[in-house]
Amino acid sequence: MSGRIQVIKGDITKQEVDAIVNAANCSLLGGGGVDGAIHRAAGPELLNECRKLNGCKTGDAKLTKGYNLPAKYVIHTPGPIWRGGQKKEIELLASCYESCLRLASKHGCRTVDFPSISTGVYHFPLEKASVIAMSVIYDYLKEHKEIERVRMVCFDDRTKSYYEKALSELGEEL
Ligand code: AR6
Repeated sequence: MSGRIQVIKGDITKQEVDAIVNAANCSLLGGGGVDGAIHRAAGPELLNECRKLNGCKTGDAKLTKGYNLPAKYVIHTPGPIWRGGQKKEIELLASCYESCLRLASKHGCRTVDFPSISTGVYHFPLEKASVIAMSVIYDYLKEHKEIERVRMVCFDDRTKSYYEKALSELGEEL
């Protein structure tokens, strides 16, 4: 797959891109999963900057520097906790991806890597999450040529297979 949207298996903390996205919580003060991994790899200065941000609403996004990460910026977005699907989870997850991409454009990022937001401890069903993520990214990239490439960086094969399937079901390759 060599289009502007790609799905890879890997550790997002190792990626040399303009921005990586963090599947954060509303405090922005760290946690487990990918959030913990990003804070460990970036070093304590990341938490210092996060403390000044006064948290973040679910579906919104805030940007910090990447500190010791190879990525220049971290875009933090709290995804929705899955509560059965009637609590605006779908809209909120779509809003996470779109808010991150808007911030990336605003800060001149040309390459952006996402983790699978909300599908870990927040239990969003992977099949639904992958379709939402890919369609929002696809629609955004079609309209925004300033972003050259977006990758989903999946931590395991099962996650990767869902995003690959969702990507393959979109329209023509961008
Ligand atoms: N690189 C890429 N993906 C990763 C990595 C990594 N280094 N580590 C884990 N993943 P989760 P959520 C995958 O639980 O569901 C935190 O405590 C993981 O396998 O990290 O949005 C926050 O502070 C899964 O596929 O995020 C929040 O409280 C995906 O990242 C809460 O968890 C997301 O899993 C957010 O929960």
